[in-house]
Amino acid sequence: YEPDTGPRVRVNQVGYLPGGPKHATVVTEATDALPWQLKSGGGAVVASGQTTPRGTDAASAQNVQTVDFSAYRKPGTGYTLTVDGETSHPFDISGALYDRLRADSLQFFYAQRSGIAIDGDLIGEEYARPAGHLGVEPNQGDTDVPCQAGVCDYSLDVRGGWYDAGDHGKYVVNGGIATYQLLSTFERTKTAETAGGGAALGDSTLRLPERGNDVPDVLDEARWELEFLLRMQVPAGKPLAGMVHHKIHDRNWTGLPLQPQDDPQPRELHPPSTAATLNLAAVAAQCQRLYAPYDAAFAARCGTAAKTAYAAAKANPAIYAPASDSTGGGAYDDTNVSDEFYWAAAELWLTTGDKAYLADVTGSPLHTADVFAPNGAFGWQSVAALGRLDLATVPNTLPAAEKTRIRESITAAADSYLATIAGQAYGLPFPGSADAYVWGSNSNLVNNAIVLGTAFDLSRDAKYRDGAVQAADYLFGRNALNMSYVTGWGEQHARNQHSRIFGHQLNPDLPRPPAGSLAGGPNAALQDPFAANLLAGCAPMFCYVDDINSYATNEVAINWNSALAWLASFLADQGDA
Ligand code: 9MR
Repeated sequence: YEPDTGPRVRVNQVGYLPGGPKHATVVTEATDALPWQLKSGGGAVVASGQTTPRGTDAASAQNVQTVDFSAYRKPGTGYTLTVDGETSHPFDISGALYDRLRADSLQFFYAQRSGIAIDGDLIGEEYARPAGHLGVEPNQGDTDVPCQAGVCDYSLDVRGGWYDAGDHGKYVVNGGIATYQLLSTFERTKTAETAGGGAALGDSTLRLPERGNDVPDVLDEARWELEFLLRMQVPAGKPLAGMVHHKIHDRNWTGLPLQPQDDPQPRELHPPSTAATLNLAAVAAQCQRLYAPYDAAFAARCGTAAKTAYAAAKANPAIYAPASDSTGGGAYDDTNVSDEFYWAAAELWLTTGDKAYLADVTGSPLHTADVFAPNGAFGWQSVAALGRLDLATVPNTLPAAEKTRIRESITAAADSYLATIAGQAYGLPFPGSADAYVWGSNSNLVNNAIVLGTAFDLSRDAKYRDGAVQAADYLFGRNALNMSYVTGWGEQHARNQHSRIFGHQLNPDLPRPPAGSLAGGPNAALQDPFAANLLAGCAPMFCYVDDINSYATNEVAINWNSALAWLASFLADQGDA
């Protein structure tokens, strides 16, 4: 299988910020430096220079050279880069490049909502659909969901929330990190100088039914999931009260495409887990501090849930979701919850100031450990960095020296990602080895960029901003496949992501994923049969196919789009760069 990868000159197909870094990668047989020419939309040569030979790139197994045209800063549209007889896809130079991406990436969540009719007047008729999983035939509903056999003797109303990804499951640990990232996108507007006061994330910035309610729309969207997460908590008086059910999904896997309202499978609650409980504790604590100005009663409800969940997790510290529980839904298994404890304690302390939580933060070995892995600073299974990032950015009463130490741990991690970028011919903050290109690799890459963005917010040192921008270059086409992984963004973009809702590839009457949907990305382990058949032997960066059948390389997911939303919002704030 030989994918059509278009011109051998690989650029960010969306474009470059006027004052930002401007790098491209050329696939070539040549081993000596080559001349390059930057041409304006009118075809005039506006800059030129020599490439830098880079030898064989490990991630792609290609011989490549790089171009640095950062010195050219003039805004315009339709620029192209010509090297070695090849001309790149066109791109812009503009400070407004990413303005719409902030809303596009957040708008994805409304299209994923469960338990509410999706209004075509808001996001386009092709996305209109009746409410899913409210108990209307053939749905068996999320309004009265029993536990799996033998797990509990009650049922819960767990309506609402977002469908996790291309499936109809709802999983607390993944809902947790996705909600955290939306709330963090908002919270950054209060803590980062470049965030411009949050107007771009205020009320009526998204197309939501709640727009116009004087609450920032990103908080309205996050609340849709928070209300679901709160419903997953075991009620008082029941065994394991205060713990949180790990997940709710279909008894058996369903096929594609399938609209939520057409899902006939029985829905089941799976057992509570310590990880799910601590995810609720963490995001409910964030909820308490962020919604207080808008809805005191809701903030208080979150506060109570956070406190009771944390206490329940301490009383039941080792109830793990098993890897084997993957029939009808994903496992989201985790047998190490020390990081979830650290994150939840940090969020609870930041919100309440209660010293007992601080003792759990400083008492955790993770508090002084390097928690930022090269292959992904954080993810649904490893959340220590979320606590560390918030301790560094959310105002708190830690002694100055301790604050400095924490902030230095962020910039040290960012420095390591910059070193990685320098070593990669495609300029991404991601090692070139197969073990970096895992299921959802794009989200790990974006999460590394978020550490870079946070380091910039803390230090205002442009090198960190430039690192985050280079991660975006990879996402938008500066990669081995010459492919933008965000629907609707870039000349050649992912559009056939694995989704039961956005099933256009299988049924033309159904929509494609909406603009701003991030694909999972290259996965060298080829964990679905379609990719395994087609891509056997692929170099890591080639282990991706834009086909709806490839769930292990090309799904959409809430925790991936939440990462994109944070980065998009950061990038949109850097227009003056
Ligand atoms: O994102 C998850 C990835 O880290 C795991 O390796 C993979 C296999 O367990 O599962 C991914 O999550 C999927 C979940 O299990 C079910 N809904 C779709 C998710 C995205 O593919």
